[in-house]
Amino acid sequence: MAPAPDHPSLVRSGVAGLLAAGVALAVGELVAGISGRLSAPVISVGNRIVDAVPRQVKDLAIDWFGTNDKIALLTGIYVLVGLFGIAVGVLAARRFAIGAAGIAAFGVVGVWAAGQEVGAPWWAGLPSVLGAIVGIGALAALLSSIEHADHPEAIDRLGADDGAGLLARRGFLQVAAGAAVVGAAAFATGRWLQRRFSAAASRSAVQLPAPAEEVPELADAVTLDVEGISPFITPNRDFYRIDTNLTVPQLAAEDWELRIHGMVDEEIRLSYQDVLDLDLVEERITMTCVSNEVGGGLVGNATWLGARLRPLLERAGIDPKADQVVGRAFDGFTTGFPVSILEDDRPALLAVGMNGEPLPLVHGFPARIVVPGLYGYVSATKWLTEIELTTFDRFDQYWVERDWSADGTIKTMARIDTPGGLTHKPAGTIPIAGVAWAQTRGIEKVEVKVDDGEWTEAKLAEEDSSLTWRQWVHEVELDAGRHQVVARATDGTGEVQTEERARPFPDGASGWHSVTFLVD
Ligand SMILES: Nc1nc2c(c(=O)[nH]1)N[C@H]1C(S)=C(S)[C@@H](COP(=O)(O)O)O[C@H]1N2
Ligand SMILES: [Mo]
Repeated sequence: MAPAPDHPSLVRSGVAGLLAAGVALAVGELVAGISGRLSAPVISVGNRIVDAVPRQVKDLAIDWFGTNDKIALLTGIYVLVGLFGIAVGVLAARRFAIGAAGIAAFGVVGVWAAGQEVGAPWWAGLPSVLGAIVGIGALAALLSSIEHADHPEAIDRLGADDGAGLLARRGFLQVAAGAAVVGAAAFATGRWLQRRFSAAASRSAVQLPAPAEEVPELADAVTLDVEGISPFITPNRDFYRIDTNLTVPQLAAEDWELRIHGMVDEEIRLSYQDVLDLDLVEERITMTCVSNEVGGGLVGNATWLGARLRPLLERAGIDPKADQVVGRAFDGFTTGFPVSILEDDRPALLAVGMNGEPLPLVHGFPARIVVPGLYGYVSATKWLTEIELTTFDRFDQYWVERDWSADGTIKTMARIDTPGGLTHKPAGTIPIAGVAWAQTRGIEKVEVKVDDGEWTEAKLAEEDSSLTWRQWVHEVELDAGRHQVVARATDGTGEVQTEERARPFPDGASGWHSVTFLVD
């Protein structure tokens, strides 16, 4: 027999590392599939890359790969992981701890990426953690089989009935083949389960079309340069989430259908592709929850891509006796708003995109309604499956049945973002700043009152449209001590935001937001 080499062959240890990385990914896929809601590590990492790359790179990728840009990205990630696995295998053959640390590091990246997903639960990293643990185990088994094969005399040192001895006798090729088969089976099962239980795979395959009409570009002047002010566009991951579900409803685009029915001339059914094929528009619209307390965070501004609702419903033919548009969702939730809302020119949308992405699962993938000027509970149906034309007499939607108001008109509100309550500020010029909204009426003025001073007009950022919030700032010089600021807005009709305090129930909170802070 030829003399055994001094250390495991490079090729075999590289293959061992490659297989261990594959097993780790496969276990991640399987755990994601079994969870029914978590994303697999590669999908999460891919999402983070998509988040991070600048627009030009995205455009370039689309130029090169067309609608296959997502497949190209995933292939790129697999190739990198494979190369990394080979390096890990080679290093681990010399010192196992280094290889194990490499796989663990790779798990940490997966955990981090999963934690950044919109609506991720605290255990979102589980697929990566279990994948890394099993990957390290697989690496150990593969490397030990090489060692035994390279040093056949070592087998004799192991008892013949010993499990490790039996494993070693099988040799590297058998162990490697075993790892490949088990890995491939875990991967395939994981993917199959994910398609069954989760819409994440369906969502990541979506390629949104460009809007038929270009939305006017966002002016720089809508943003004020003040630290601590809410960004004009709320990133998806920071956008508030409100719904009645503990787990996120999973609706694959392929299985989705929208029925427009009720008091119409002719029922319409649309597939997801049918919706993408409509003339889509992009609109910046600030959404607000009726449960938002004065000064609260249940409000966000996004660029929505969708089809205008009115022409769609007109295609079905609205019965003149119908006065309510009801949205019905996959989770059993319902909304309802007046048909007359469609008659003014506000762009009520059947939305499929949010800030340049398909709707995130938590924000209603595959499709939702967005109506400017109305609180979410009467209009913004996520996971939409039906639009029904009916009357207010005939049907009470989900929250109206629970005694909330059927009129969900958003109230005028100014919010102070900075200074935060009871924070300390150094003496000198202090910017008091925030956002104000009165969707469809617009914001004409924001006034600020400091301590017992006069109401003073704040500087307003440029208005994007009456459908979005508007940033404002007021700079003041303050002495050391405790100070209180109050803000109030005036809407586009000239009406001043009411001082009267109301709780959110039954039709939205009101009153002026005030903040107390300390100057050192
Ligand atoms: N299917 C469904 N859609 C829903 C809800 C819900 O519970 N189920 N909640 C509504 C409420 S009260 C609000 S404020 C908005 C919030 O949308 P967001 O989570 O995307 O911010 O969704 C609305 N759409
Ligand atoms: Mo809400």
